[in-house]
Amino acid sequence: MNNMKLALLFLISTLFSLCTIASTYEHPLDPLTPSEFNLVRTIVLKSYKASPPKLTFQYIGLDEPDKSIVLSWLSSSKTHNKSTTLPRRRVFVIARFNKQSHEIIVDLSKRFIVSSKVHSGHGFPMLTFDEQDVAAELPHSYKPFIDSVNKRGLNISQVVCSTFTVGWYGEAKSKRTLKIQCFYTEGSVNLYVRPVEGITLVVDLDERKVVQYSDRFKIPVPKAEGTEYRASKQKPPFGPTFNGAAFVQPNGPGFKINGHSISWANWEFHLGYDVRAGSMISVASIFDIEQQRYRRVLYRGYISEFFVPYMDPTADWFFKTYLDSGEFGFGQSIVSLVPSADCPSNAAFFDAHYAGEDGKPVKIANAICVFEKYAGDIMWRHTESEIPDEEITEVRPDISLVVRTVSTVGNYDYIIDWEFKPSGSIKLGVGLSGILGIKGTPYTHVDQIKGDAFGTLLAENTIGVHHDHYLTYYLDLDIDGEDNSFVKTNLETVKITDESSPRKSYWTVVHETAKTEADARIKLGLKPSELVVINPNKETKPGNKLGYRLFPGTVAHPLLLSDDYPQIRGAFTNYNVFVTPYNKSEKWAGGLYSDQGRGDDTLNVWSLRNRSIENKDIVLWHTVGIHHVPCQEDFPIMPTLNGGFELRPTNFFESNPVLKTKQPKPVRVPKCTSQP
Ligand SMILES: [Cu+2]
Repeated sequence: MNNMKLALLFLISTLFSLCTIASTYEHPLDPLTPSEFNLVRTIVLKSYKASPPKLTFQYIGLDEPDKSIVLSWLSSSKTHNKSTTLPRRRVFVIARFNKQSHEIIVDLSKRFIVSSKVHSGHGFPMLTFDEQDVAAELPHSYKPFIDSVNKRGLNISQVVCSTFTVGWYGEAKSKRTLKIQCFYTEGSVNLYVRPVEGITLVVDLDERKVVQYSDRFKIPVPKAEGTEYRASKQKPPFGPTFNGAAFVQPNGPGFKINGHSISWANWEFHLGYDVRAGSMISVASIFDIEQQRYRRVLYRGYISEFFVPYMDPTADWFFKTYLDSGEFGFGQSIVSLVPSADCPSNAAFFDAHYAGEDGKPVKIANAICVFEKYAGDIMWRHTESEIPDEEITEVRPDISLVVRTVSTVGNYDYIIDWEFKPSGSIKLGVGLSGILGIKGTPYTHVDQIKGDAFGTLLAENTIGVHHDHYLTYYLDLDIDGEDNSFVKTNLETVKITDESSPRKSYWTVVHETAKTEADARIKLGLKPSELVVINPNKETKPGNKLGYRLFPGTVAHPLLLSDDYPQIRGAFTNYNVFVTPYNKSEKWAGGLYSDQGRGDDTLNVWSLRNRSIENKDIVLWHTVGIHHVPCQEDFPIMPTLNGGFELRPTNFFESNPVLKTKQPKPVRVPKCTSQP
């Protein structure tokens, strides 16, 4: 087969994958469709007798059916080959109306409002892009701001402003406000590294006007030179250079897409989307060749909250303690992926839809990509040369399936991967790239710094401010059934005090089953322990309980005082692991209303109820954490910093589940001529 035929075949198979992505819902957990958003909009506006912007939609998402309903639909649809009636479709709406947050549940099947109530607690709903855009434009028509810009000798047409959530610092009364700070784009599009320091505006989001203004001091805007990241603007010398590389699949992708359900190798799962969470993986099951059936591992998993506190307590910076998911919408912040760059050429793409503040659907093209990944790694291998006259080598390449999104929240780009491995592992990857949070400074050399600069001097007048990234994952594991337990397999030193061995010590394991939530709040790294979610009701042939282990990667412990306001709101990061009993209403670790929330509806607070978690349907919460001390290599754009963790089968299978996997058929690649 020549190259052109290969390319054509690949194109056809890719197009086939794309064409099979459904636009209507056919699974109870499918994301809302554009026509459903329109229907919700019509029903709500009619009921409230209002129209935008008098009423704004802050959140519209699936009010997911009870788990038992989804699971019974799933099992009967498998038995009856997908002809089963879908559970009724309900939608959860948070709307702002008359300066109040209204929680509305709409039944789409019967087209009526099931319930509506006004939120009476603390905090505000997610911010829409539309209102942030309006707020960010206000300074340009605000006279004191224009005067401040002129006073600095800057060209107002080159000033771009951005929105910053304000947090909560003990105020008794909160107004729905945003802070605005601005950046200079003359000579470089890398605006975030060129702040116009000293100026902060406060915008009332309900009034949509500037309510507070401060111009505290004037320091130089960091220079444009050396800040560009566009290839077209770079000057020689260039490099390093690479030869092109690709994972070639002459027979097309090995995965199948049916609506939002994906199957590949021994995995099948549902891929959803939510404007707040981003991608959501549900009902992930793995096929067991011994048992000849799919066995469920994960009911639902997604990023629940994302806490990013900066470590500068000064007037223009102290409030920068973001909850990126609850305030800005991790799903809303998803950007269109660039084919053959963000995702390899063998990827298939999903569009995503959310509702703008007027309730109308907004499309993110190529929001999620799915692809098979072969990075040249080894799944398993062994060379045996001990047997006389025989040399045995068996090796299998490690191929996996990746679901990827990129959320760009202001300056930062977060690359979020769900990687399914045929060995049963699920790797959750977080890649940090984009632009650092930069503070302007008069300093041009570290020798000039007096006191705490709150960051690293990266270039002249440029400080990369210290900060943290905490991503909290919601992982409703169902290890071959819903009722599970959480077991700490503690590794403990045993001393040998008699003469039975030349050794003085060894380690062994002591299993400790968490009875209540308090037993499962864990700070990782303090003592050696394997954390396993088991099914206490099922065991392998030798009698081990079926399990999946949390294999942590990057973890960090908060360094802020626990009574510091940002940490009260971010208390769900106080532990790296929490386990809670499944509760449909406990979705968002930082609270449903995390903008200016007061930490009273967070994972940490729910966990204090200390409910029983043994042999129950439980949810594992794991926080990936990174303390970030910026360095010069992070500037002017950051090479991706990778973190994450792995969920790994532990006595879930009778033996290595990829023992009998065969080598993929060899792929013929075009012959290359060697360079002289
Ligand atoms: Cu960072």
